[in-house]
Amino acid sequence: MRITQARVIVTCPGRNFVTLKIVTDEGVTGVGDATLNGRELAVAAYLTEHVVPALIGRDPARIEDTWQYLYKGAYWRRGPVTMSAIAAVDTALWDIKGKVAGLPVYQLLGGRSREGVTVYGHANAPDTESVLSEISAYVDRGYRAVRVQTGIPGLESTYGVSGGTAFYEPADAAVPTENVWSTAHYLEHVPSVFARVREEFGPTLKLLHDVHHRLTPIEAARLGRSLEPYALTWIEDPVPAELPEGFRLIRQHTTTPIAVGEVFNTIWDCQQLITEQLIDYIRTTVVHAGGITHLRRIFDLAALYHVRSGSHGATDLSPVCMAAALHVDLAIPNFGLQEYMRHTDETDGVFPHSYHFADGYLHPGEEPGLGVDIDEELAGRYPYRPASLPVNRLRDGTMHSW
Ligand code: EZ4
Ligand code: CO
Repeated sequence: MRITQARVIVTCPGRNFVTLKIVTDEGVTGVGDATLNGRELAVAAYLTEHVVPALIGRDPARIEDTWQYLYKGAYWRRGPVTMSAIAAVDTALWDIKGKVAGLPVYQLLGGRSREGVTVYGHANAPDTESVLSEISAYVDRGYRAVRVQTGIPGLESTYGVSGGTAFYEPADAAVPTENVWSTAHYLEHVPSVFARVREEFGPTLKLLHDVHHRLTPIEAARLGRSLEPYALTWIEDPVPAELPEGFRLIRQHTTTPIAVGEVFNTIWDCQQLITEQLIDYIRTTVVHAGGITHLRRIFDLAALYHVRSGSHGATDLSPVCMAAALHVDLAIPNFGLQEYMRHTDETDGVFPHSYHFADGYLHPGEEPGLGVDIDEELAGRYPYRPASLPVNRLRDGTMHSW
């Protein structure tokens, strides 16, 4: 079997997605997600100009060799653009391998290690009382884990909250929206939210919170300590993670578990955090960390150090990425949780898929391959629209992490 064609499809069914579709001489096709929120066309060009020409004529069965060829062959290693492009190729080749074998991809990864993939939903609301009803709605639908984000008194806007709508989409303008941040207001408020949530929902519902890279290590240590009475499953991205040593300081002060890694691209970004046991959950995902092949490598390293998976699953990762993530989640021994923000009906229409939600779990389905495809005709009706993520400033105008 040979690769005869690879198409890069950019579409905007409510938000932008980049998809790679690989075609073979025997008619078997595979899909991979290449979406990098706010930088979509950089990956599309990387694929079209630099990757697709080298794929033509290659044997699609050689997944590991193709990964090494693209990684080592670029000379310029790592980075989100390169690794998202490699991920798209790798994911599409796993899809093809599954279809050729007549097996869902999780079977090729060793078979199921659990009955379903436990997911967490996003409860977002402007204030504490209104977030309680959002959480109730998830509990009623069978969710066992919920991420909780609320507005902060004194701040006009904050990460994760958008006027109570179900689908929070931060990439809201062609030129970045400007937010204002105050660590003092945030640290003062957040513990009171979780006190109220625990009072209402009891001790066993899994609760999570995303700090979104906004604190210093000692501030994150204070937050973690102040949340200990409410036994969170994790605080996510407490500090920007370019400096892994920073997590030692957090660890010295709190038993609140830590999740990190949605912006990581390779195993080398995670290596010190995992091997020094500075984190509890690694949030790398298929599309931004080099595909199924590389993600499996990261999770196998993590398993040695009691670190579990907690893959990123926001709506800017396409249903192709979600399908691929679920096959990995079902197969690995050290699965933790999978983030699940539901896509819009428009998006689901463009990406027909066999994965489905039932009783707090997602199931990848039993179709050969990934069980997801792209409807190219429908995709063509939604042209790309430039959309950037916001920026964040302190009150005095200083740039801060968003
Ligand atoms: O801000 O995916 O945990 N989820 C997140 C997301 C990220 C977006 C960025 O593109 O932090 O909402
Ligand atoms: Co996050």
